Amino acid sequence: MGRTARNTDRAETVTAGPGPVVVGILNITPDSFSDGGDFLDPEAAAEHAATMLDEGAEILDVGGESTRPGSDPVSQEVEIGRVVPVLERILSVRPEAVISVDTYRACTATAALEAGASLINDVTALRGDPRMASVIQEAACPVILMHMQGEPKTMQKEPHYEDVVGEVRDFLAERAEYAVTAGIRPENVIVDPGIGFGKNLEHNLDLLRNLDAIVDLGFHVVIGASRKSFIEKITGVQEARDRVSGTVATTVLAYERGATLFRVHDVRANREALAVAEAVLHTSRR
Ligand code: HH2
Repeated sequence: MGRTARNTDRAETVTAGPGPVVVGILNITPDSFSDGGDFLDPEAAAEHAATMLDEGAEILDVGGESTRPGSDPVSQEVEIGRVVPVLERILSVRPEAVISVDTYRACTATAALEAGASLINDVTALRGDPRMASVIQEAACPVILMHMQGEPKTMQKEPHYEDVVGEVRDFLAERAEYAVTAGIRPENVIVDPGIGFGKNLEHNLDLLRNLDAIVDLGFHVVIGASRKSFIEKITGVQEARDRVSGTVATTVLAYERGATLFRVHDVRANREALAVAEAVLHTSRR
């Protein structure tokens, strides 16, 4: 329990800091859209984790189930069996690592926090499992609340909004209020418009363009646009791994609009772009 408390404190320190925070993605899945199958072996996963930390990731986001469009859920046992050994392996070589776990299941979150995870990334914004809010509240750790219309299996089949920015903002405000009412401290709430989760190209662009409406809610904002298919629609780059430049553009624009956390696959490129953006936008700090 001592270890859990220390690790969750560390997550709060990272998310509360002034600077942009790079969250490196580590998918322990056979079917993730851009890195599926690369890190199923805990050794390979830990090696990639160390590389991302060395490249400047302040947080690692470890996921054991793909939520790409069309994906199927896996069982809780499979998810825990993928995530926990990797967490243990990473923390045995890099005990200072701040690790987020991408899960909407309370049991997985509990097992991950016990194994040393520092925060939880819940793409259902505490709607997927009624016990999740109390797990977060008891651990006193940060939580990412993400907007999604529909569910991964079908979410990209004609997503529809009257006013995407207003609807996503209102949803996040309601979920944040739910979290705070459940005893989660407001400083520990991080909101995410959920780029690509039940959104077409125009919806994604509208959200990125008007991100200040979500920043104005007063919570930390995370953006997860890395390598997503809307970048292909704009640039024509079909290979997901090659969508680095398009991703970096979203990172810089979202940073300028007030987002502070960036969930990305390509840590070095995004870290360098943020350093330059930071220097231009905040010259008084230098
Ligand atoms: N995107 C993905 C997964 N989890 N979590 C948050 N908070 N925000 C996101 O935008 C987000 C997320 C999907 O990307 P990826 O993890 O690369 O792929 P997959 O779901 O196929 O594993």
